[in-house]
Amino acid sequence: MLHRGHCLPPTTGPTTSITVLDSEAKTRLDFTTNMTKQPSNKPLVAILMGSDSDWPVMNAAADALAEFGIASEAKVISAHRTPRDLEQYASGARERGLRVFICGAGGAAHLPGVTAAFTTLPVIGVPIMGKALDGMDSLLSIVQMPPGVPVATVGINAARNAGLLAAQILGTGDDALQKKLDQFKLKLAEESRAKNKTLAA
Ligand code: RP5
Repeated sequence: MLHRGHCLPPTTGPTTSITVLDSEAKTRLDFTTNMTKQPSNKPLVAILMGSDSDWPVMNAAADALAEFGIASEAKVISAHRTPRDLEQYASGARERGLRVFICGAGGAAHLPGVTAAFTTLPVIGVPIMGKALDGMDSLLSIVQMPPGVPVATVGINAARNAGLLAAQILGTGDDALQKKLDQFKLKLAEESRAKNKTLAA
């Protein structure tokens, strides 16, 4: 069952498409969420998650990408519930113009690793904190990949960092994007220095 309520940030603006792929139930739902800034082109980043219950966390990856004008597409595809959909999606991603995967999953979190098995595009894994074990199960499932099949794992629930890392990967081949990333770093440093003023007050 879908829980669309928690997948739908309000307001207006550009969109990230969320699709639930379920070949057995022949269910396909597309709906849109609003990002803070306008990504203009075809999606370069695939944001996959094992369930729509992951979206409140994974949403931050889409937001981070949108801040840099990078279009993404977000989909629910499960390594366990819809493995054939995952093979199809991941193996054709490069041809469709995608360049980086961000995959979030909780519990026995095999989505990033199985995605990496089907593509040579870089895969960033986001361990989602589930209802048990404080997310350590997700973290260890994602980070301990076998030699030859890397997944770049960010912190538990650290979807924003996953979005930023994807932007940095794309920035290696895009001067305009690299400039935005440089500006972002400068702003981050300014914000950090400004914290001293708060301490002094
Ligand atoms: C994982 O199981 C998903 O990534 C999610 O984090 C977790 C729970 O899924 P639901 O029961 O909410 O569908 O596969």
